[in-house]
Amino acid sequence: MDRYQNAKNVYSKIGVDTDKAIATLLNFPISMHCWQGDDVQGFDNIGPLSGGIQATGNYPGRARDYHELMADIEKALSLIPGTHRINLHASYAIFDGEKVDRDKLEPKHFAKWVDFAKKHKLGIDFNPTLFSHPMASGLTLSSPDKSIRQFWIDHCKACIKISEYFAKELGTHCLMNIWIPDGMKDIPADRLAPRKHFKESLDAILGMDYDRSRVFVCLESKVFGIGFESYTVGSSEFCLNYSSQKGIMPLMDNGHYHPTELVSDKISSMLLFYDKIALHVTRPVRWDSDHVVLFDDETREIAKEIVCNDALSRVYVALDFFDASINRLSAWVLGMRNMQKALLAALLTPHNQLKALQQAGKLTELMVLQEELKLYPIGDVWNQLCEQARVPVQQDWFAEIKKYEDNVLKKRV
Ligand code: RNT
Ligand code: ZN
Repeated sequence: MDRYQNAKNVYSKIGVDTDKAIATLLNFPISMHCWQGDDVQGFDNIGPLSGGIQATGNYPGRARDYHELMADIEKALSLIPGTHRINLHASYAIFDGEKVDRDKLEPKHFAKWVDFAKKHKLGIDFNPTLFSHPMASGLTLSSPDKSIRQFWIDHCKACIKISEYFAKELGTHCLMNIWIPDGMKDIPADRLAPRKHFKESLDAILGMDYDRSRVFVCLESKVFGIGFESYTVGSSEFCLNYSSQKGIMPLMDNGHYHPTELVSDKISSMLLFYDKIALHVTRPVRWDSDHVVLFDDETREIAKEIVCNDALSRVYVALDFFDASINRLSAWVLGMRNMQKALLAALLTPHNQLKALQQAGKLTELMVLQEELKLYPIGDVWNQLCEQARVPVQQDWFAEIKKYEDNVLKKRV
């Protein structure tokens, strides 16, 4: 019997429909971050990467312009099953001729991205870029300097307009995530004032008229950054309270919490209080290191929480990592496929049965089944899904990347 048929029978014995799991997963878009392709450098070349984040490594082949970045994204997506979205930062504006500063960005500076998205049937998500810029050498939206705050308020408003343009052109929502690096290396004398400024700045941004049915503004919290170890203005409490009070979406990045705190444990609470939530899935190794997403316990647990709470339509998943020490396309393909494998594992789990065991207090039986399920033939279902989506199975995709590395990436010197 063929391996998929066998796996299908094995799963059907525990009440799981593998065909349905495949179809569900192939319809679930993940937002792939453009910034893995060029180590978060962007095209505006205003300054080196700042904001307390770091891409380490110097693997050859970094995309240096939009032609290269688009070609790399296109290649990576061709090896990932399903149809997805791309996640852009404002620093990836494309200027034909006249260059403008970030507070003056317009939809036209992203027209080429829209053409690219249309060609590949992708949605676009967006992020104002409040780092790697002379005006971001200190605090940004929380700055004591009114003119600096105003510059970044204008930038975020411009980004909302651009997000509206994406949504309109592409016929799908645009999730626009605000993250500020603002914080302090050492112990603040005043924790309140910057947070008050941040709050007022956000109020000013959200005071503009925009189509809330298409543009989903999110706020991403953080616990610390490199050089901002003692204080982060946009802490978890700040961002959650703000989002809840103003009716915007909270965004949780699983690299942005204390090391023993898990985003997987937060999702159910968030779902009780928000209609929609957003995630940046990443892999923090000892700090917010943004390693490539693996098919590991926490990624699987995050996926489980989305699926078992029936929240695939309420949780917006994006990836956020930047590894410059390995082939950058491989990083994308692995991260995306791993997130999908984690979701597939969750879709192949008999959640109702497990929940019933918990309810009935049958905790021994619960542990037995949870552990036995780990060696069920998920790989055979994954291969079937890849075949159905016409992408290479198992590690076969890497041959394509290797060819691309030899023919394209190695020539980028
Ligand atoms: C930084 C945040 C943020 C960035 C991207 C580039 O710690 O995670 O999401 O990684 O916007
Ligand atoms: Zn993030």
